[in-house]
Amino acid sequence: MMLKKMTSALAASTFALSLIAAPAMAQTMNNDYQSWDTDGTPGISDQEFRTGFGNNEAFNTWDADDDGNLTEDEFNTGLGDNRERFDARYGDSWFDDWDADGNDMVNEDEYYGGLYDTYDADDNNLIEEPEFGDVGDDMGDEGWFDV
Ligand SMILES: [Ca+2]
Ligand SMILES: [Ca+2]
Ligand SMILES: [Ca+2]
Ligand SMILES: [Ca+2]
Repeated sequence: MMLKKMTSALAASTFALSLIAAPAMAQTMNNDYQSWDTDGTPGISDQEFRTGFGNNEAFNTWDADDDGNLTEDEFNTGLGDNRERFDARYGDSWFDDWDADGNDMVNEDEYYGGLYDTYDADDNNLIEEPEFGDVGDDMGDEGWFDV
């Protein structure tokens, strides 16, 4: 009887541990479509994108003065040799496009919005699985978001 009680207590605590482990795993989530598509509806919504991308440290790493904005200089320093590939992906005027309020800085909202619009190639406000391929490439090994 005693043993049975202990066993079930152990089982319960193992279960509790697995619940705790779940969010920790989400932190190191893979950059694959299934991991980002958390609501199960087709496509990655801007909310899902932000959640998925929020695990990436590029913005904070590049924001050298920690003011929550990226100037073009901060982008250049952060990107280094990747600047050319960055331009090729997002177009030569990406900085001005992303800087929606035109203050010569890209804040976090503008950053996510600009990225989202680029990856959503057909502009239907969803990133479908084929469109997501570029996100995975850019965040994976050798991608510029792999900081
Ligand atoms: Ca979805
Ligand atoms: Ca800054
Ligand atoms: Ca701005
Ligand atoms: Ca789309």
